[in-house]
Amino acid sequence: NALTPWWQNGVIYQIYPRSFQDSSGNGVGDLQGIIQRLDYLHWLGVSAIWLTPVYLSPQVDNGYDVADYCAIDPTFGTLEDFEQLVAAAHQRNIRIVMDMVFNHTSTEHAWFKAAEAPQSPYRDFYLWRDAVNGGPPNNWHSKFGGSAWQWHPASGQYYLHSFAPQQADLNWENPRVREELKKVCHFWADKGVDGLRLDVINLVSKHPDFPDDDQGDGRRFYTDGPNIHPFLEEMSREVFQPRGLMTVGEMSSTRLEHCRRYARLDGQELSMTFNFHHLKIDYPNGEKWTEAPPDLVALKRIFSEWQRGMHGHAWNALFWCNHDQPRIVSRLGDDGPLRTVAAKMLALVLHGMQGTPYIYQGEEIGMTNPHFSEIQQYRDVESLNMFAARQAQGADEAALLAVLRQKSRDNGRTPMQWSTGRNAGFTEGDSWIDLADNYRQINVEHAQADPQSVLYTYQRLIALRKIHPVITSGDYQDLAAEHPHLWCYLRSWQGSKLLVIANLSAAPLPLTTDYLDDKAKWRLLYSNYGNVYQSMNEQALKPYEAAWWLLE
Ligand code: TEU
Repeated sequence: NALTPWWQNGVIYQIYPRSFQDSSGNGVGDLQGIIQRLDYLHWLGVSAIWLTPVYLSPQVDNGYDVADYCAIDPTFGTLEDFEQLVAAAHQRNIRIVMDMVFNHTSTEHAWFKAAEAPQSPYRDFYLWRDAVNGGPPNNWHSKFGGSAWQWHPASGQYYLHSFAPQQADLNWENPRVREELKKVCHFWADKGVDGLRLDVINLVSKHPDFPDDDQGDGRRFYTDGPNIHPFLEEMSREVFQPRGLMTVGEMSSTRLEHCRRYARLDGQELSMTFNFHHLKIDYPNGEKWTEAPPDLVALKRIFSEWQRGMHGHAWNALFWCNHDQPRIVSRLGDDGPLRTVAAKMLALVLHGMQGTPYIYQGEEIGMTNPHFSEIQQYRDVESLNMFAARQAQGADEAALLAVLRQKSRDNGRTPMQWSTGRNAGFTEGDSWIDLADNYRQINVEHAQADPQSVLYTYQRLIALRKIHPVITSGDYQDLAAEHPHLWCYLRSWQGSKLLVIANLSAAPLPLTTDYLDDKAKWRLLYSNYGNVYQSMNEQALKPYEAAWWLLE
């Protein structure tokens, strides 16, 4: 109804512009290319598109090192191209969500260039500290490896960088910083932007003493920090609410009780939050760079905790993939002959939950990891840093390439696969990064021509979310929490029920319990084995079989 915000039963499509569609032939995607693909996105039925950064940037971290928040990098086009994109999207009732990278700027940003002079009024836009015992002020690690402090010889101090040295952390305790960032939000709202994705926004409040961390890498002293909620309440009160902006916060290493506040339903902070606990079930002891099979019982437990913990209090963003994550069908499903049913199963289990689902470009056609075979194919600063650091320590190169094949962020950054044409129709030029080796089989052209493709499953689930309120409003109950391969949960709301059942394995799964009490009452809403699906009488689920059953 009119009072329901668009994002409570809409689906948001994430575009990584660099890899979406090139219109200029320079091998990099651009804004005009996105305009060319708006009819496809309208056909798919998404309510909004989230663009990762297209601002002026030296591209050390593919645009998450911003040199001017109010300028479009020439690689992607011009502000006029952007204004054309907003108009063309709005004509198709597609909203635009922009990525705000407010924890840090590029060291090429004018603020940082000014701040390099100790007496500058911009000095305390950043976090400078004297050396301690001739070294960094504390033992915090950068998330991209190495110390989180960079020595600045010209001014004789260190500055903090939670990510690459070219990404200097902003000092949010300085009200002038917050005022400048509010101006950036107003600039884009004036351009017609409908929402903001806030990059690692829960890292902006640091512990004032910057203490050493004798238990970890320092993240506990700047994650969900002391002033984070007042900061976000201030931004919400002064910008997000007055401008009617949807906001989704990327919450790195956060906790449920904080997200219940960040994304609380009264809209006094943000609209919703991303958290990543479900995507660390193949990080043994939290270690990303170790190959490991996913712990599927942990996966279900985490979703259950968050679905139940946020229900009635706050709003989840739901996602499997993004530009920092491997492709989910490779990670939790099957790259081979069962790829299609596995990809559909993963869509069914995620889209049946409460929250706003995000589709990452290519996820809707079941794109896989690219299986790169050599380090020269990689582009991601985090991956290249890891490789160089461990190779220098004598690690076996083949083993490093194997873990990159499974975990690198580049797995999600290969070009969108549009057709069987050259470079999958992504570019007429030479692509900035190799394509996945299977683009002739996996592409939008084939998917649209195949009624059984993953694409039509996504299109249908997007539509069903708008039809059945139990999906948007229902509670969540896991009916098989300890089962290693069965995911079966129940959504209930005002007498309506949605049962989501899925075989998470590549083997048939005997059903020892009949989860549908009285079959006559339930209606099969969707099955990834086509609607030839008889009923739950079957004694076993087929490999990766999943279905939505409705009782209204
Ligand atoms: O991501 C932050 C983040 O949590 C991940 O990058 C994670 O730290 C990384 O994958 C190490 O496991 C956001 C953006 O999504 C990412 O692309 C940027 O690199 C990062 O912030 C810095 O802006």
